[in-house]
Amino acid sequence: MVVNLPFEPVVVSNEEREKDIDESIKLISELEELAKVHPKKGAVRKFTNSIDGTSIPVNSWKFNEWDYSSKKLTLPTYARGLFTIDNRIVCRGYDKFYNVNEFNEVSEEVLSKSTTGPYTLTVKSNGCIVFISGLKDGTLVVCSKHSTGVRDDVQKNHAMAAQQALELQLDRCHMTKLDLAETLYKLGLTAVAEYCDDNFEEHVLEYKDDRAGLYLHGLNFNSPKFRTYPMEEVNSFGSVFGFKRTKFRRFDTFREAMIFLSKAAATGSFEGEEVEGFVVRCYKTGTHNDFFFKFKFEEPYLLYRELREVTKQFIQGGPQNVHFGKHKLICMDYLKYIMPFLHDNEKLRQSYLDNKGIVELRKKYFDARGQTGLEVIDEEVSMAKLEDEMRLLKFGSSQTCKYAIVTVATIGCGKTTTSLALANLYPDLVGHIQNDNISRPVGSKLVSGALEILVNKPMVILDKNNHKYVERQKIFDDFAQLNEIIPSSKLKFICLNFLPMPPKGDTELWKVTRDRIIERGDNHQSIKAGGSGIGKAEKIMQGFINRFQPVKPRKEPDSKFDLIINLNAKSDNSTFENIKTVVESLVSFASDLDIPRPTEEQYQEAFRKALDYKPSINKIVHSRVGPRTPVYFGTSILDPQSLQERIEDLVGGSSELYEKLKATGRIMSEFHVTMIHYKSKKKSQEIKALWNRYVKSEFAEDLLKIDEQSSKITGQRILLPSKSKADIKLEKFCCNSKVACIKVSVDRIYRADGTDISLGLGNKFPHITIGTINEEIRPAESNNLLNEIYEFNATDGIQCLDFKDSEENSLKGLPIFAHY
Ligand code: IDP
Repeated sequence: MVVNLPFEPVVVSNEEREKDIDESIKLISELEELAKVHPKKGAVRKFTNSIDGTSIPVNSWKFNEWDYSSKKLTLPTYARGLFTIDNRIVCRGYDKFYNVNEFNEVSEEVLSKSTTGPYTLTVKSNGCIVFISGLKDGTLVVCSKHSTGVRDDVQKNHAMAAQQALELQLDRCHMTKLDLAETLYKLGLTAVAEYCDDNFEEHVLEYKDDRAGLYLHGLNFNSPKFRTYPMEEVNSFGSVFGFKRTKFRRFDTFREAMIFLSKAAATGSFEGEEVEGFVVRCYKTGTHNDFFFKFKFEEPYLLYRELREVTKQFIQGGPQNVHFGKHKLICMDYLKYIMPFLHDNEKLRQSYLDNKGIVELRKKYFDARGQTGLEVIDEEVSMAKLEDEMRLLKFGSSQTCKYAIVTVATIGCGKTTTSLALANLYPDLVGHIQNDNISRPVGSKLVSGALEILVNKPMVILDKNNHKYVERQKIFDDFAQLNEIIPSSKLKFICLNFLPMPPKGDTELWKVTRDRIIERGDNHQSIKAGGSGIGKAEKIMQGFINRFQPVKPRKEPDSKFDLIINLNAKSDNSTFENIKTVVESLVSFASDLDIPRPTEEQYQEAFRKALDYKPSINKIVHSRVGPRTPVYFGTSILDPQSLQERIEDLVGGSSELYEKLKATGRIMSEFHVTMIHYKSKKKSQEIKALWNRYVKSEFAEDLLKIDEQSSKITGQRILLPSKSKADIKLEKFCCNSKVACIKVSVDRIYRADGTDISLGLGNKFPHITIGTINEEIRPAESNNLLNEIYEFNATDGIQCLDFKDSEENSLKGLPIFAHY
């Protein structure tokens, strides 16, 4: 039964109706043609599913997000959300619209001329969009942006969740699905609503209890051309079927509308409620064509997103894992407040990571401060003192720099004594790795060992003569090669230059160092001036002096040092003074570490202890019991070239970021999928158990074998000796302005004999990182991007392209490795 409506519906003339039918037929056949071509520019993706409770197939048509704004293309339709059955449009979304100033065509200046009023400003609700319409037989159709009906390939079914909410709502106002379906069918309309319910999915604003539900914001004609009802009618239609109202304001001129919007942006609210922004409905100048644009408020939503991210980082990796952004001080203040709530509450932590309770925790904080988000932003500068407090708690300490301190000297200059004294003075800050303690062949072990130390301490001294350019060069090269963790801008190199003047022929220096070596006797790992006599030691010492190449700050490799500290090794107790010189330089250079100045007594104590040091000969750098655990397990994409071809076939020049990565050589040189990372243990008990299964059972023997082969390898991947394999499928190319990655599915993990290994993945969105825009952005950013896409349906500034489900995109038999 068609329900009586409290307004006079627009009467569509027969002529118009026929025109719509003709145009629909034309549009759908164009879409069918486009769907056949390779998914490149301007291509459309057709997705077919059945309407819930029926076997009626419905097609959804989806263009690449960025094609809507391409100047080079004209798409057959700009409808975002379009569903058809045979030759008929059953659901039609709005024509794609943009944020003010997103690009030139929607700049304020252009819009002021290209649009005419009245301007209807509707509150932008913050949930997921839903299209509702009816079929001739009275079937109700409920679609999300691009999907309808039951599906087994999605984690969350927005259409089905919205349908349930709609059914409850209709019940409450004594209407039936049939009433709504028949009314919409008769009028040839799609009802466009926003489904907002924190119990289903949290977005930025809070929607719970009374506020949760379907907010009706549009009634669109099911015609190829975009035509939509005025807001008054939308709201009266909504009230008949129990929808929530969409608040609106109307202005005659563009200027008035913009003044209102700017004022609203200053409070981030409308009629006392926080809103994300407004959708402005108006007309194209010189026509009666409906035209939309939006005005989204920046703040406090940027802050809210940052609060969400730092909370997740904190839960997953503790204070050190937190990376602050624009609102560093507020985030610190907020974390300080919420830490006690998270502490000891595994359930809260877990549900937060599942995107539940985000708004509530944030509200708790703002309520405690008695301020709104915008008010707190206004006061942010006054929180400056928090920085010191949080630094003591090691907050965001991974953001401070790491310092590799490289000695340049000959034998007896006091390198080890100076290093030991510094490590004595600052046990938490300074680590020390001695070349003489590393078993041969030394290779890159000095640097890999130093990197291991830098995981826990901000400074490490690489104690070696480094008397030639090639040796210094090798240190820089090894760091470049092996460092995967520290952003290069955060890794600083400091040179302890014990010999600012060439040592050859310097009798004073010779006397001091020779005397020290005689005095040291056999107390050295390799140079024994005791038993084997001074003669041999002298020869070795002379060799170093003869080969010595002084530090040249303006020339490579020495020009790579960020700081060169000149020392003096030419007097009996020079080392004591050198230690003080080094400390003074470090205090001012490494100001991010807040290095305290020792007292005279502390200096003396540290020096005395260093002089007393006796090496334990052939000690290895790190001795441990049992096999070491890897940093993560992954599977290697064996043919990076062919993966790049797959990407290029799909993307075909349409991705600005991908082109940039190519031009700047920032495509990863190898590709892999991380299966589980040790850090994800913190996410939940299940993942912790899974990690233990990777480490302790299935692959335990492999790890033992790897360890026996190479007990000191770090920063490297080693294939599991049992030759286990994985099959993966490329699903979606995703990128924003920072990172490009491919979402994959890992379909099978199996042994060399083909039997299945039943291990899950520790990563919610398994992926291959393709590249990041610069070194500051770590590959782990892919996780954040995929989380935004899959958990929050984010689309702004994001490009997503689906790989075809084909043999070519299934990669089989990929080897599994452990990364140390
Ligand atoms: P190197 O690492 O540059 O070869 P070290 O092992 O530090 O030099 O020093 C060589 C020997 O000289 C050690 O036995 C050390 O105790 C001693 N020594 C280093 N600096 C001083 C100093 O300033 N006064 C007295 N003895 C020193």
